[in-house]
Amino acid sequence: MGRKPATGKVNRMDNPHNRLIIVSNRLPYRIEPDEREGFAFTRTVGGLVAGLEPLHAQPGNVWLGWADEPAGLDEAGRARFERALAERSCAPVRLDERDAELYYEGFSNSALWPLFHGFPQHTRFDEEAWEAYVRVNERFRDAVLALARPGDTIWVHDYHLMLLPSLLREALPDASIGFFLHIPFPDYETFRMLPWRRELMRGVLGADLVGFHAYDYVRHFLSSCRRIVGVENESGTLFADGRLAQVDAFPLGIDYVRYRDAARLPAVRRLVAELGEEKGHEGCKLMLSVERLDYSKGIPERLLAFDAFLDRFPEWRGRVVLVLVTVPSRENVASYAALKKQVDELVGLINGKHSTMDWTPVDYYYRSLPFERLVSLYAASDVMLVTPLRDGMNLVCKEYLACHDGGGGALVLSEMAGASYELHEALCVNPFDQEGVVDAMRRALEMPEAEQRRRNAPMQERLARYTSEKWAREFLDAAADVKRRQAGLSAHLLGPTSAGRLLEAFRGARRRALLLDYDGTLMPFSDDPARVAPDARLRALLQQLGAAARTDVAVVSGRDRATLESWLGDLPVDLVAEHGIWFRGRDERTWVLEEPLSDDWKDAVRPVVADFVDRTPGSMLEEKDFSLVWHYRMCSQELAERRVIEIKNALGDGLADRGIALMDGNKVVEVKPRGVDKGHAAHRWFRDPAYGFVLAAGDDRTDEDVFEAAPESAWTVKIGDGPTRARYALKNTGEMRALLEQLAVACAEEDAEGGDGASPGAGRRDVLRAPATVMPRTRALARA
Ligand code: GDG
Repeated sequence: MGRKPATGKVNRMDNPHNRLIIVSNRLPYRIEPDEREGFAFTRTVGGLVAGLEPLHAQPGNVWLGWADEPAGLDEAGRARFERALAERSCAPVRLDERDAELYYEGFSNSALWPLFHGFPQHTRFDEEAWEAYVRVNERFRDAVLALARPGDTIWVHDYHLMLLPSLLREALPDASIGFFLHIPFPDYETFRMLPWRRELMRGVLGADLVGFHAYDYVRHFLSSCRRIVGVENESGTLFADGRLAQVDAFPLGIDYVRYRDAARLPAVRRLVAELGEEKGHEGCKLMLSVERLDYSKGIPERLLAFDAFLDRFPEWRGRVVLVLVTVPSRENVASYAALKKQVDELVGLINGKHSTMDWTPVDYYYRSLPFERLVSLYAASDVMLVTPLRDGMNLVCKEYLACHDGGGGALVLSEMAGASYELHEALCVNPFDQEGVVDAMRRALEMPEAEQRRRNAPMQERLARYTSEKWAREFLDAAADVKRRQAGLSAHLLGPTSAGRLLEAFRGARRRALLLDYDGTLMPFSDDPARVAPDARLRALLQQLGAAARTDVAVVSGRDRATLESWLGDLPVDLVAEHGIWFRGRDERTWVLEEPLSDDWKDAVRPVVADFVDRTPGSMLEEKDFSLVWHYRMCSQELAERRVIEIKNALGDGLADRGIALMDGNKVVEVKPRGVDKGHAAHRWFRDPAYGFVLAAGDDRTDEDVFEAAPESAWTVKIGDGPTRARYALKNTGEMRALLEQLAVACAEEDAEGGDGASPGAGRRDVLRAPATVMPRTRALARA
């Protein structure tokens, strides 16, 4: 693959400085010793290799995987082996034989593969195999760490290495790490059967970007994420251990041109002609089926359907041959050996039942074919049968269409393959519905050439566009984008220099607004939410700032009206209660509702939360005018973690219909009207151009809405660590109080100087008296 011309956008594939480390179970070569004590490298076949080959060819990129070292190498031989690998930009992971077997056959292919493909009957959970899986993932981690340099992107592939992203994350907190799963991700009910579901979930969440072939798998993964580890998401964006990560679908394509052109080669055309003349093929239509011998591919079911087809449509006897290519695979796993026996027997039965002297219905191969031979079979076949019971994507159907570029050929495709989401013009079948498959076989064989072309054209056009190269580029671009978004979420500590600039801006502004969250910002947390009344110094500070001539102070809190009023009602500060539901101007006696709201949803939700209070010692229910809050600060954190997931699930789906939403706070889950938040309330100040200086400070998720709504010019400060949209961070409430003290000193100095330095008689602005108007918002305001 050649270098791309430079574009404005930085393209990962073209940037030699950002090296890519591809990590997969196997290296993309089969390696055997050759006579001269050297090594013979043969590219392995398979979807993963096909997709990543162009990337691997880029200078500097490395592929790391388990290398099947030829037996009996001495130290010198081993060094030669590693050199030979390095020449092909490969780095080996060496595995202990027993561990390799347990990890690969015992866990990956006996637990994960069957379960993820929906075959619990083939699934074996074995603690010893799991332990080997953990050890091998750790070996991979060590091998990557030995190789990785700052700035590298690490792209981990497939179900063999689901723990690797988080193992790497622990060692390289800032690295760019991607993970792609090549097989389906099952629904929650299936995934939850895994005894190690939490570990696997956490393992994958170490990545910045998690990719799947299809959106359904994304949905399943996100649902398990929520239910198993309590991580919520918004459009696939989630926060895992405080780090932003993205989950998305990237359907893998093929190297379209390679297949299209190969099918046109004279050598291949010759093979195609020979195939048609082969004994038993003359005058027959060819139906083709190609795959690894795997129970997920539905081979026995396809054979039985073919048998039924010949029974139902005897006119096709002697006129059609099913070419069945099965590639040996995982022969050491018991269920695969049993499948091989079953397929052999079925082929024997069908051929025994239907064959004539000059016609054999099933032409059966149990081996891997050379590329040209495979392509010639694709090109020569009138019908392609791709009817897996479950398949992450399936590339064979795509390769078949590429080999028929601009031409006919009928594709029968299982709805259970990821590819069916893209190839809906094919004859789509449910592989479990034998009658349906039999009908599709007949339709395919009898389909006029014009209809075949009409169906194929749009699919071929899409496949030519969305190639494997494009897939890889999109994934890496998306991974780079996650890194940019993460960078936008990390605040700079408000050190002496920036605090100095803040103070200068404060002094220089005609008017200034301080929007201060209460708990966790002005006061530290306590186990008892009722015992966090302001101390005398805080009250004095707020009094001093609120009374200063050019300064307006608002406490923007999630607390209820009564509490705020009793603590701060006598101070010259504005109050916002219940995360923006209520507003009370500093000289007012009454509270005003920011929006017309209803609380008639509470009766339905209260018993659910109350039930959780009963079941979770130490937790409590707080009832505010328009929200219900479940507090769990005082509970066992392990139990609370589980209960948070459960309460979300219990309230789950009905919330949106009622116009309410769940909000995660600091050790609280709050149910409240949707669309009303502190950010919305803060517009009252943000939209007022008179404020030359605005400071907004807060500590938790609910304050992020304020930071997000704040104009560029505002000084946004997050208290504590973790990702934030605020520009600055302070470590704790003590530092926040110190900052406010400095502002108070500045105010006192101004008073002593006897001037407001700006507007004559600048008192409070009238705008704060006016009832709040609804600001246009990106999110719809759902009302109860
Ligand atoms: C996994 C997922 C997902 C097959 N026989 C021969 C041969 N092949 C090549 C095909 C194709 C590849 O192997 C098979 O890829 P699939 O996608 O069909 O299936 P899996 O091996 O199960 O791959 C799957 C894939 O990963 C990629 O993410 O699509 O869902 O299960 O390229 O051409 N190649 C040669 N001779 C053969 O006999 N030369």
